[in-house]
This record gives sequence, C-alpha cells and structure tokens, in this order.
Amino acid sequence: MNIELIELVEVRLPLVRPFRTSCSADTERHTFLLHVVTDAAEGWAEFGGDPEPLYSPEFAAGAERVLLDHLVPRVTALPRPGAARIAAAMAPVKGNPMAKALLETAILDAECRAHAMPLGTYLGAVRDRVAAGVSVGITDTIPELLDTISGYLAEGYVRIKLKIEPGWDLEPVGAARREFGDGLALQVDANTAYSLTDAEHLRRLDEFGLVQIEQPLAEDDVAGHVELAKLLRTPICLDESIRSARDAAAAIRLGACRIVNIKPSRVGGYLEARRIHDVCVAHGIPVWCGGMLETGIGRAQNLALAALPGFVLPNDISASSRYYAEDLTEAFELADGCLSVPDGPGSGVTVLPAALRRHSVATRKLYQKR
Ligand code: OSB
Ligand code: MG
Repeated sequence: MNIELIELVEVRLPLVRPFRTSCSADTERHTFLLHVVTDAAEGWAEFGGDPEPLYSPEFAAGAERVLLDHLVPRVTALPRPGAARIAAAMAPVKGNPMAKALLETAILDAECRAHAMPLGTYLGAVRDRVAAGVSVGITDTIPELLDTISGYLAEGYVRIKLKIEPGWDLEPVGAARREFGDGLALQVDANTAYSLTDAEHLRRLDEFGLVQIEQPLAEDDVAGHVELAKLLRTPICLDESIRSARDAAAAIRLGACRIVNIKPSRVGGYLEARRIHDVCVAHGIPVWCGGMLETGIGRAQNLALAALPGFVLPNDISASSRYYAEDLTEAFELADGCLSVPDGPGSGVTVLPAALRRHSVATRKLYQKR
C-alpha cells in the first residue's frame, strides 16, 4: 500500500444542545478529519481534541503542526506504510497521542478497506451490537437536567452519566436518583475537578449507588486515586490518567481504579486501545469506550472497538441525534438501547459528500506523492 495523498479537512458541526463539563463548555464540535488516499483504498479518521487544550493537552492547531512537520514525513518515508508499523515510525516523536492516533487510524481504515475487512473483525470483535449510554452535560438548573435525562431514557439509553464539578454534584445526582429510581444505571464524571481534600465530600456520593465515579482527581494523580479508592465504596474509573497499556497495568496494580474508560484518540489509536483492553481483561477489570463527541466517522471506529469482549459496561457512544442534526455519515440510530457495529470494510461507513461540504470550513494538503 502506497500513500498518495494526505489531506486535512477542518469541520465545524453545531451540537444539538450545549455540552458543559467541569473543564469546558461547547456549542459546536470544531475539529478536523484526516483523509488518506493510497493506491489500494482510502481511509478516514477524526481528531479527538478541540481547538483549545481544556480536556487534553493536545489541541487542533498543535496537532496539525506536529502532523505536518514530524509525523507525516516519518510515516510517508516508510517503504510499506502498514498500520502495524506506523506507531514504531512515529515513536521518536514524544507524546502527541491524539495526533498519532489520527494518522494510524486513517491508514488502518484504508488498509482494512483494501482487504475488504471490517475494522471490528481486525480488532477482534465478538458482538454486532454495543450498549449505548449517554453523557449528560452540566445544566443551569436541576429541572432542566431531569428533563434532559428523561428524554434520553425515553429514547432507550441504558445508562446515564452526569458531568459533575464542585457545586454541581450531590444535588443533581440525588435528584436524578430520586426521580428515576434505584433501577437506573447512573454514574458521574468529574473530569479532574476535585482534589484528595474533597474525599469526605465525595464519600457522600456513595449513598446514591453509582456504577462508578470517573476521573475525580488530576490526570497525573494516580497516587491520589489510590488513597481515594480506600475511602469510597463507589468504584473509581480512570479516563484522563490512562494514556497507555502500561498506565492501565500500573493503575490497576496500585489499586487506583476498578474500571477503565478506553478512549482510542487519547491513548494513541485503536491498537494501543486494544492492548489496554487486553491488560484490563487479564486483570478482570471491566472496560467501556469513551467518546469525544465524535461524528459518525470516529463513532463507527469506536463501535468496532467496543465490540471486543472486555467492553462489558455501556459506552459513551450515542446515536447521531444525541450530537448532531446532520452527521457526516449515515445516521447511527438507537435500537433497544444499542447501536449496531458497522459490518462493511474498514470503519464500514461512508463520508457523505454533501454533509461534508456543508460542515467543512477548509481543506489543507499535508502530503502529496510526487
Ligand atoms: O470525559 O468523557 C469525557 C466529551 C469531551 C471531553 C471529555 C469527555 C466527553 C464525554 C462525551 O463525556 C461522551 C460522548 O462522546 O458521548
Ligand atoms: Mg471522562
């Protein structure tokens, strides 16, 4: 497989409702796609970050720079740039997992398409449907929150995740538990908003029977999570802290978490994501697939990953309508609380030219074979 063209397509899609977390407030998804054309097939991937480094240290302009100057030249210099060799070629460049994930994923998508193989099959999928949860942002009022949740439950989502922060935790969580009853699979995500000195406060969440509390403390505070885990009954799940299979193995061994959120973009791509899955399965740690408000392009690939056997908890992979009035691919729809794993070659979805035209703001060439 020879790479002929790599281009970046900057896109802006309005969200159907604003999404607020302890670290950011978004009304649109502004990101970029990577389109790789080879002599055998084309591939697509979606940058997981945002224009500002508020969730992840990486951000769109920085990722574009590192791709253009450091990653694309290394990968296009390979005599046979197969997906399995991409990570090694990029390894001399430190960090930047989201930029690396983008390039590896687009090439992996092209490679799977060239072999008419679904990405899920390549990764080791064991199911064709994946349980869909929904991540609910911070709202201005509790009635507004309850209204939002009740809409999602009516649609059939099987698990609700509430974003929390200091000042928006016990009250909204308690209100949701009272309103929807003990049968609701409910969990929270703090996106690093607390510190270990909040342990007594966080312990009060125990009474609400949450499935998990996601990333209460800072990204680099694995030791803090170990201490917090001793004080809470609610299982701790790590998101931001897990950047690799090695991180996952260490966090599990130290007792920092009992659940892991695997986000392919954050960990450098689907191959590392699969290694994290394997480490967690080996330790009996349940995993689920996180999201970055992906369009259908990234979501299709997340579905392929979430079809692996260790993904036993509902995922942050929701229907297209939860995010966008118009998606960039055929819309994903919820059926019995699940989304179907695409079964076509590669990610199994087609980028719709008209939708892409409506939502793209610029295209920039990163490489052309001469
Ligand atoms: O922490 O899981 C998170 C979105 C942006 C940044 C961080 C997170 C999220 C989500 C969205 O929770 C989940 C989704 O894509 O449905
Ligand atoms: Mg999270």
